Amino acid sequence: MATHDSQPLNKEPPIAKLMSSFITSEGYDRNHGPLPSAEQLDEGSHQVLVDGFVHKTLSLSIADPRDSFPQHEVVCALQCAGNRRHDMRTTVKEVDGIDWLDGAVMNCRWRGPTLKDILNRAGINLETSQIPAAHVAFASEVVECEKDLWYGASIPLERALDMSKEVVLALERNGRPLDIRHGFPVRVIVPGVAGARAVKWLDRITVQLQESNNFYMQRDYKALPPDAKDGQSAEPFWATTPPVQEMPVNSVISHPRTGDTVKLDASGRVECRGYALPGGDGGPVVKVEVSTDRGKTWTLAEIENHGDDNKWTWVFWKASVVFDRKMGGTIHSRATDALGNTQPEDPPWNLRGVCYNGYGEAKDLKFA
Ligand SMILES: Nc1nc2c(c(=O)[nH]1)N[C@H]1C(S)=C(S)[C@@H](COP(=O)(O)O)O[C@H]1N2
Ligand SMILES: [Mo]
Repeated sequence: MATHDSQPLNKEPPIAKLMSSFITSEGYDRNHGPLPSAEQLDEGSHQVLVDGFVHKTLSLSIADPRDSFPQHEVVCALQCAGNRRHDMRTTVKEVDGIDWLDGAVMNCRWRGPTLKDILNRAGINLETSQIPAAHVAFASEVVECEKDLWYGASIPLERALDMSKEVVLALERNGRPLDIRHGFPVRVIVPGVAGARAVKWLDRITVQLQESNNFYMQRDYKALPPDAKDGQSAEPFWATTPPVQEMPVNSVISHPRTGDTVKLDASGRVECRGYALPGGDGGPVVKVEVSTDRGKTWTLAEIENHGDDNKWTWVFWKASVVFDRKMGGTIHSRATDALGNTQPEDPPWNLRGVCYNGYGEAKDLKFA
C-alpha cells in the first residue's frame, strides 16, 4: 500500500494488487477526518433522517432500508476525483492535493435500497418546475472533518429520481456488510460520479433547492479554470465553478510502468495491460487503443470479458505492442466509451489536480 497519510487514513494499493481481480476486495481509503470508532456507529441506534422538501420526514433505522425496501445491486467503480493527480502534476505542472497515483479507484458490488425508493417513501414536495435545479444532499455528522464540522455532498435530484442511474444506499460491499472504513452501516453510491459524493456513515438525506453547502462540495473537488493559479487567485472561482459530479473517461497502463526494463520478444513486441473507466453515464468502455509513437498510430487493445453489464465498471485491457527502438520507450493508452467520450491528450490543468484523464502513459522504458 502506498500510504499518503495515516491520520486521516489515505492510502491506495499498488497497481498490481489493485488489478489482481475484477471485483476489488482491498480498495483505497480516502478520509477527510478520522475514521469513526465502532462505538460511534451502533447499528442498533444509527438513524438516517430524510427531510427537506418532502411530504413526510422519515427517520430510518438501519433495519428499515434493509428489510422494508427492495434491494438493488450495482457493480460500479468508485474513484476519487484526485485519482491520477500525480500524472497531472508530473506531466503538466504542480497541483495542490494528495499525490494519488492511479490506485484511488475500486470496482465493487454494492447492495441496498435505491435512493429513489427512499425518496418516494418520503414523497418529494416540490413543483415540477423546481425539480431540475433541486439537489439531494447527504451528510455525515459522525466525525468532524479537517475543513468542516461534518462531511457532506449533494447530487442533482433528477439523478436520484432516475432509476437507470442506480443510485443506492449501500449496506453491503461485495456481499458483506460494509466495514467501517468504507462507510458502515450505510453509505451513498452514485455510479459514474466522483467518490467525494459517496458519503460514508450517512445520517441525513435532505431534498433542497441548492447544492450542499459543505466545504467539500463548495471549496474542494472543483476543476477550477487555469487562471486559478494559487490559493489567492482561486478565490473568486470557487463560487463560479461547478462541483465535480460525473468522472471523465480514463485509462491507465499498469504494466509496464514508467522506468521499467522490458523484455522484447523475438519480433520486438511486449505485452502491455491496464484498466479503463467510462465517463459518467457513458459506459461501458468500448475501445482502448495503445500507441508507441506518441499518438501517430494506434493499435486496438483487447478488452477482457467481464460479463455483460459494464456500464459503470472498469474494464481490464491488454495489447501486444511493437517497439521501434528509435522512437524511445513510451506507451500511451486511450479509452473511448459507448457515448463516444474519448481521453484527450492534454486535458486542462487545474489547481486541485482533479479529474485528470490525459492519455495513460508508461515512459522511460528500457529494453532488455
Ligand atoms: N463521511 C465521509 N464520507 C466520505 C469521505 C469522508 O471523508 N467522509 N470521503 C469521500 C471521498 S473524497 C471519497 S473519494 C470516498 C472514498 O471512499 P473509500 O474511503 O471507501 O474509498 O468517500 C467519500 N465519502
Ligand atoms: Mo475523493
